[in-house]
Amino acid sequence: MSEQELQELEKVFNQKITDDVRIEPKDWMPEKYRKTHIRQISQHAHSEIIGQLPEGNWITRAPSLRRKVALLAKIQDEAGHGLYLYSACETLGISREELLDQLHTGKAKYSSIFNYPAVTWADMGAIGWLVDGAAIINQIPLMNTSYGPYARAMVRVCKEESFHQRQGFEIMLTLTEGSEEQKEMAQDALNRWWWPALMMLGPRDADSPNTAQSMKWKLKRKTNDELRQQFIDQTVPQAELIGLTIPDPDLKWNEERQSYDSGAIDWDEFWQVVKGHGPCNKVRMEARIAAHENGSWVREAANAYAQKHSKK
Ligand code: BYC
Repeated sequence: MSEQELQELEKVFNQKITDDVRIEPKDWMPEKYRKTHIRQISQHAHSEIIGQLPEGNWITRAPSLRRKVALLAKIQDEAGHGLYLYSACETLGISREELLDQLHTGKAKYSSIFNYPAVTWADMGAIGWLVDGAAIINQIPLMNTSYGPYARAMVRVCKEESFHQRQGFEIMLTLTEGSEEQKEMAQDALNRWWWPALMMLGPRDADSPNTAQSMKWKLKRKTNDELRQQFIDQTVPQAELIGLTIPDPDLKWNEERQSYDSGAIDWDEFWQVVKGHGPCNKVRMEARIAAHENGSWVREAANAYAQKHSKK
């Protein structure tokens, strides 16, 4: 392709971004745009799949049949989200095998939040309320992201996440209305998940190498710090409503900004977890790889079936 043709294609691409016209799989796109999307969409897909593990731990110990059914449905939704996202990612010219290989060899990241343990039933409430709550705040702007398949996948994901957030909040509400021990359990879960939930939204804008370019491409519509502030402002009144205390002594309403000021996040902890040294990184990867290996017979059977039918 000549230099002039390339410039023409780039001009058309940039105009689409300016006019909010979605980029579709067969459209020309800069290589860096494609790679950045593969990175973010695959990290998102991997997070949904690994995110099933802390909750899977509680299926057999859910305190009632109703809770068990809701938890199972939530975990199934997460598997579904992973599948839409892998499919969206494949439209960028990478295979499912390669994506999974990147996860299993540690080349691709998944969300830091899933490297923390779920030690009590209240953690199922805190994960739904805080983790899905933060995920919705991050994902609603992604329904408007510039890459068509990613934006469309987000519509259903956001609807389902909002159901997850409510069921998590309802678990917390029930615990806070229960015995003193149950209330303590809810507060303890909030204490342990609050800071990791804030970290989940990514590093400070000043330390985020990808944000500036992703905002220009309209992959990201809001920066990490903007989303974090929105999450804090939305969640603090919810905690107050159910009589729980946010574990941040510096949290204070700022009348002028009409927003909360909050304490410092331990970014060293965040980077340690991202680099693989969180409390559960090792067990999460071991469980994921074992699930993949144990499922090889399903893939073989599906391929054999597809081959048999393609010959008919
Ligand atoms: N954890 O330049 P930055 C769910 C990495 S699952 C680990 O700000 P970006 C759910 C980042 O990849 C929802 N790594 O990056 C499921 C980059 O590294 P590389 C998960 C992180 O991409 C089950 C470096 O740090 N949601 O809801 O512009 C049960 C610098 O960061 C993290 C998504 O994946 C992290 N938290 O912004 C319950 C949403 N943060 O690749 C619930 C889609 C950053 O350059 N993703 N890093 O080596 C995004 O919106 C963006 O990718 C992020 C980061 C805001 C997360």
